[in-house]
This record gives sequence, structure tokens and C-alpha cells, in this order.
Amino acid sequence: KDVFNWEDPLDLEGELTEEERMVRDTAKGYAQDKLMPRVKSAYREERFDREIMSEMGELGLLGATIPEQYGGAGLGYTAYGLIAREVERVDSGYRSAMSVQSSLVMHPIYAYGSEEHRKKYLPKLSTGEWVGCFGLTEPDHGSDPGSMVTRATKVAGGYSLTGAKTWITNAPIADVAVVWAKLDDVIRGFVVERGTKGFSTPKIEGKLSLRASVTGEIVLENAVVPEENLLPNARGLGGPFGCLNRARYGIAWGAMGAAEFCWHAARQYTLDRKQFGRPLAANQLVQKKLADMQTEITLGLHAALRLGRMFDDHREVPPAISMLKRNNCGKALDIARVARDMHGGNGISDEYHVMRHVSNLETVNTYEGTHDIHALILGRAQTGIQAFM
Ligand code: TGC
Ligand code: FAD
Repeated sequence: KDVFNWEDPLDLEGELTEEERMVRDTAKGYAQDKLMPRVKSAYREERFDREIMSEMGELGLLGATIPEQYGGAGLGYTAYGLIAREVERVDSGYRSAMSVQSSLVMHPIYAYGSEEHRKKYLPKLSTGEWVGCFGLTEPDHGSDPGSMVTRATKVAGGYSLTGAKTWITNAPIADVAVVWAKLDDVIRGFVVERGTKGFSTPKIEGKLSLRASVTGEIVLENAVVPEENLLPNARGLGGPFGCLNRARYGIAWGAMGAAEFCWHAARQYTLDRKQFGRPLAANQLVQKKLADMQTEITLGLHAALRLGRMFDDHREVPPAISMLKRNNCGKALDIARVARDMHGGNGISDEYHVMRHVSNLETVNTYEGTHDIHALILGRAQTGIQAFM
């Protein structure tokens, strides 16, 4: 007879293929052995170790869904989600680095680029030899990227780009940027390489969240890119959103990884710590909190798995992605805050890691569409009425 497994009450493990479990184990081993030992100092020093990209590349964790002929691992979306979960169990910033490279840089080059683009960029991005970033958000246009003011103008032999992007993950260390700009009022994607005159990526300092990830601006001052750097197969907002669909899906898994860390830490801490002569875990209030965490995480993971299977069958639909990005991020943030509280004073120390997850999840709840923007997407999808303005 089956016994109840408190860590996996609905047997997620049993739903995975042999290959998916192997990928998960590789990602988990790497994250625990190589990322966990460096995260505390990286967070304190607001530092992203560049070699992480090469390490992930070596293990096939970058561009996992990209076909092998371009250097990807040729895996399915469930496997990609499992990677995100294991990496974010350590730190959301490390998952950010992985998902920007995979979903926001390699995917558009693969899906919207020419064969030459694929051959030129994807192999180097998959090994981590090159780092990429994705420039959509602007200083005055975040939730409403359709109003962007960055412009591309046709010039002899190419396009001249002018504008500014901000809050761009990996920008300061990027070798290549996928930049979205309006050409004749239509949003188009451009590949901008480091070294292009008029292209700079100043670092944003002083973040109190996602400190182990590097974030910057992209400044474009008449930056001229060759004609062939225009991605031919993307026109309109559907271009960047096709990438965001994949990254948002990965975040739905990743946020649950961070939440699982916090739940397991809170359980162990309250079993070990005694007050009033008995373990904290012996109190009804504490057990209720653990039960709520267990329930929300189990539901969130199984929903993410279902969405992964829909992606693998090419049946994913954007509002369903919004639902899980929104719900799993919101629940993860709630869980991390409660876990922090259950650690008492120790909970604010980086020794226990939960406060770092709380702080990170504030960003995760905001980027790739805020919690409320995804509510409006869902509201529109069920009423037919758009309430953005
Ligand atoms: P709307 O009228 O809704 O759509 C305009 C066009 O875009 C198409 N579209 C989509 N296509 C594919 N997938 C989706 N999810 C799509 N959503 C929209 C739509 O079909 C339409 O196409 P067409 O051909 O008819 O023109 O546009 P809107 O301007 O009303 O959009 C409103 C809204 C709120 C839905 C949208 O702008 C939004 O989602 N805002 C949030 C912005 C956002 O998510 N930014 C993310 C920046 S990147 C980032 O945060 C990376 S962090 C990475 C990390 O570190 O991990
Ligand atoms: P705003 O759009 O100004 O929103 C502020 C508040 O108003 C939010 O609570 C929002 O929900 C609310 N709001 C906005 N519109 C409405 C409305 N119509 N109705 C009700 N409420 C509304 N972007 C990239 O392009 N690439 C990246 O790699 C990237 N990485 C990031 C990394 C970090 C660390 C951070 C913090 C952000 C990153 N972003 C990136 C930007 C991110 O996507 C935006 O911050 C996000 O989309 C929100 O935009 P905003 O910050 O301009 O907030």
C-alpha cells in the first residue's frame, strides 16, 4: 500500500519520465553543490559570478528546449521547468540568469531568426561562452511595453537604434542583446553585439532584492547594427510576448522551488527549536502554517506540470500561463514571508536563507508582468473587457 510522502503528497515524481528525472537530478546536484555554497557571499557583495553561465552551459542547462543541432539539449518544457525549480530552490537570481539566456535570448533567435542567426549565436549561448540579455522594459514603459519609444531607423547597410531600456537582467555582462524597438511604428527585434558603437550597459547598483543577479540599463545612442541583425520573423508585441510566455512558465516552476526551500526550512527549524519546553512544531498554529505551505506548493507544482505537458503538446495558451505565473509567484512570496516569521529572529539572518528568498520573490512577483497585470490579463480573458486603461 502506498504511504503518504509529506514532501510529494500527490506523487509528482511518478508523473515524470526517466529522462526528466535525470535532468532534474543533474540540475539539483549542480545547484546544491556549486550554487548553494557561493550564494551567501554573492548576495552580500551584490555579485554575479560570470563562470556560472559556463558551468550551466557545460551541463546543458542553457537553452534546454533548443534542438541539439544548434547546441541545445533538445529537451521538453517539463524538463526546462524542473531545471528552473532546482536552480531557484537556491536563488531566484540564478534562475533569472538561466531563464533569460534560454527563453528570452536563445528562444527568439531560434524562433524568429534566420538560419544564419541560429548558427552564429545559439551554439555560443548554449555553452555559456556568450551571455545574452533581453531589452523590452523602458524607464517610462514597464507594464505597457506597447508604448515603447526606442526607435530603429533604416540607414545605409543597417538600422540605427536610439532609446533606453532599464532593469535588464545580465545587461552589464552581456555579449549580445535582443533589443525590441519600433521600426516604422512596428515593434521589431534586433540583435545588438557588444562593441557596437553607441551601445552601453551601465550596471544598476543598490538593489535590495535579487542581489546575486546582475541588472543594468541598455543605452542606445544611434547604435548602428548591420541589416542582417534584424530578426526577420517577429512583428508586433507578439514577438517579445512569445518569449515571455516561456519565461513566465519557467518562473511558475522556479517560484515553487524557492517556496519549497522555505517550507522545508520552516519545518526543520520548528522541529528542532524548542520554546515552552517543546518543539515549536508541536503547536497547532505552526502545524497549520506547514499544512498550508504543503498544500499550496503541491497544487502549484502539479499545475506547473500540467502546463509543461501542454507546452510539450504545443497547446499552451497565454492566459493559462498568466494564471500560473501570477498564482505561483504570489503563493511563493506568502510562503517565504510566513517561513521567515516561523524562524523568529534568526529568520532575518542570511545564515538561514529564507529572508533572501522573501526579498528575491518581491522581484519575481513583479518582473515578467506584475501580479496585478496578470490579474487583468485573466480578467480580460474571461470577460472580454480590457481594464488596463
Ligand atoms: P495586447 O493588445 O494584449 O496584445 C498586443 C499584441 O500582442 C499579442 N500578445 C501575445 N502574443 C503571444 N503571447 C502573449 N502572452 C501575448 N500577449 C499579447 C496580442 O495577440 C497582440 O497581437 P496582434 O498581432 O493582434 O497585435 O497588448 P497590450 O498593449 O494591451 O498589452 C497589455 C499587457 C498588459 C497584456 C502586456 O503589455 C503585458 O503583459 N505587460 C507586462 C509587461 C511584461 O511582462 N514585461 C516583461 C519584461 S521582460 C522581464 O521582465 C524579464 S525578467 C527576466 C528574469 O530576470 O527572469
Ligand atoms: P509599472 O508598470 O510602473 O507598475 C507599477 C505598479 O503599477 C505595479 O504594481 C503594477 O501592477 C501597477 N500597474 C501598472 N499598470 C496598471 C494598470 N493598468 N492597472 C492597475 N495597476 C497597474 N525587463 C526587461 O525587459 N528585461 C529584463 O531582463 C528585466 N529584468 C528585470 C530584473 C529585475 C531585477 C527587475 C526588478 C525588473 C526586470 N525587468 C526586466 C523589468 C520588469 O519586467 C518590470 O519592472 C515590470 O514589467 C513592471 O514594470 P515597471 O517596473 O515599469 O512598473
